[in-house]
Amino acid sequence: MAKPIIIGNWKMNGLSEEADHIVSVLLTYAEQNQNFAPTVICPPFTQLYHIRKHVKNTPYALGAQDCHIAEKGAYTGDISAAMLKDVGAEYVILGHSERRAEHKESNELVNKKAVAAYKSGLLPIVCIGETKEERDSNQYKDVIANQIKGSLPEHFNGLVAYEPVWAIGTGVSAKNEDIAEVILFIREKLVAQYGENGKKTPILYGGSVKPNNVKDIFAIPELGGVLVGGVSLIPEDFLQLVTIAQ
Ligand code: G2H
Repeated sequence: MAKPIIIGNWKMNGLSEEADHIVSVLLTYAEQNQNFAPTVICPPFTQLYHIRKHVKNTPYALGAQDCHIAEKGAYTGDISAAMLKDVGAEYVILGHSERRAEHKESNELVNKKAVAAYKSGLLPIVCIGETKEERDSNQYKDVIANQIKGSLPEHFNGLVAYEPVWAIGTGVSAKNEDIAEVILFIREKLVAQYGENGKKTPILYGGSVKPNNVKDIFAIPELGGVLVGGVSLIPEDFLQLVTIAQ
């Protein structure tokens, strides 16, 4: 069985000193350990170029946290997928619930970003997940089905991350049976949408993943890995996840 992938989402954290510290702990681990689980770090845009120089030729891959739909042009303040590729990113997180909520990103926009990412040679990590209200009112499957249908492009070669909004950054992960139910539901939808290819799409879980709950999360059928926020900023804890995934 393939080892689960561990993706660290630093969100809007990581001034130079903190970034250098995290990367130096990760590099020391890589020198002492071989054949570990695929690991991706997604720092803010400002650190990508600098970190790329350090993680080149190491087991760590680099990802970004968003991209624009256009390749270049008059889009002040935006960053294109081609620019991310240019500074060494291989992945890009798209449609994170924080962007859907704060930047009003729609499924349609996330879909266009996924197309742009793929055209530039990046693997999109498309995030989906329901809010607490949607779960409490038992609408979560409809929401997730809509997000899959709307956010994933006609031809999709990337990863899907299930992040229930109510479990993000709260310290309280979703219950394993709830995660398992949704992961299987996502798999069914992917197979319905993409046929054989839908069987291969890695499905990740995100939301308060920690060293003390990750082992049980990895045991969930069809789970391809985890998307980790808070813990990715504590390199010793993050590396525990990597160790457990080995
Ligand atoms: C969910 C997750 C990372 P955290 O946003 O994408 O963050 O692990 O802090 O809940």
